[in-house]
Amino acid sequence: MPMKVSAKARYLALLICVQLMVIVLMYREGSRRRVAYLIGILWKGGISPTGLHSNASRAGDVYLNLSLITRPLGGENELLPCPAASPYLGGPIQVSFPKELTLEEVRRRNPYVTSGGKYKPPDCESSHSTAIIIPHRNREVHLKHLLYYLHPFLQRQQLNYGIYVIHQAGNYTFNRAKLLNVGFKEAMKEADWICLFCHDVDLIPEDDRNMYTCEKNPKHSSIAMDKFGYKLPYRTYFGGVSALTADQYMKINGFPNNYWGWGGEDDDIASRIYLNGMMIVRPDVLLGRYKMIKHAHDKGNEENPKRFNLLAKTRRSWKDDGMNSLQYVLLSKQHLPLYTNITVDIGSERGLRRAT
Ligand code: UD2
Ligand code: MN
Repeated sequence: MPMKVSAKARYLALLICVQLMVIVLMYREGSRRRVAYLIGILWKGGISPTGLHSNASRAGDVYLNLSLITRPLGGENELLPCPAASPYLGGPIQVSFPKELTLEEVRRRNPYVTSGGKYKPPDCESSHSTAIIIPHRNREVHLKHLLYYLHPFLQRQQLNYGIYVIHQAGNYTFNRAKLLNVGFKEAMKEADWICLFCHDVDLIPEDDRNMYTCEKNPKHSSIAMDKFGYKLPYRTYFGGVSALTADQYMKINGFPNNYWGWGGEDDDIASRIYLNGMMIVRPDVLLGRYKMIKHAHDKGNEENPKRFNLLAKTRRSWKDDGMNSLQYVLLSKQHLPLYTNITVDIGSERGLRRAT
């Protein structure tokens, strides 16, 4: 019996040695990420594929630097331009979703945010202005958490900004892209926003160096989400959080209005970008990190079975379907303390008068 055990032990030791040698070889061959991932699995979450655990442990409170931002004594008249890089950035952000959080608390912690969820740095003149457009229905809890993180995140970046929530009225099938078109149009009526960020309500940025400013090409920001193991799921992926200048938005005729239900609209937008001679740019994968608040598929946003047929036609349809064909009925516009709420009847597939 003792002989048998030691033979087993020797066999096991040999097996471990071989595995270690393979790991060392792979490491030397340059497959470091894969090896780190392997070790991570062996150690049950010890090391992440991106090696970012060190960052995560440095993650700080998103409100940490806000108390440093104050209005200078001389008033607003003599503000100097903001520096190229904001001194308030802190890098990785700690994200959690406490049930007891209230909008009142968010409001209290953001004293410089003005009516409609607008903000300008009190201590310098920002050359950036960004409108955040959030398509929404029945996700009030997600919205509360997003506002809690987004306001201080944007203030740390020293941006002029405004937050717009585009609320689809009625129970008819959800239409994310059409709501974003409404958001673009209504936001541009209020100010000449330089940059428009189309933002899912359930995505929380995890690093404030992921700048909410626009580039020479449309930008996809949510490239590393926890939901996809902090990796880009596919090359032309454009869902979640993306940014376009007003010119870029109009060049592609905005977004499609005819994707009702879940899926496909983000790929249509990506096609529009390439069809118009532009490309998708992205932040560094270490910075474009997001947590998605866990959720099930919403009632009224079922998978769109027509999406593949629609996608096959984008090349022909983009010119006629978009900002130039957008129709909706604005039901209300409220300048709430933390955001501008736009409630809109976007109708149904059959037209404007059927949204019930
Ligand atoms: C993915 C994309 C999203 C979009 C969608 C397909 C990511 C992170 N996001 O999201 O950008 O392309 O697929 O349409 O990959 N919403 C409501 N109420 C509803 C339904 C949707 O407010 O009843 C809004 C909300 O802002 C939400 C967004 O629409 O975040 C996208 O819907 P989702 O979160 O259900 O879909 P998801 O996570 O698969
Ligand atoms: Mn989601």
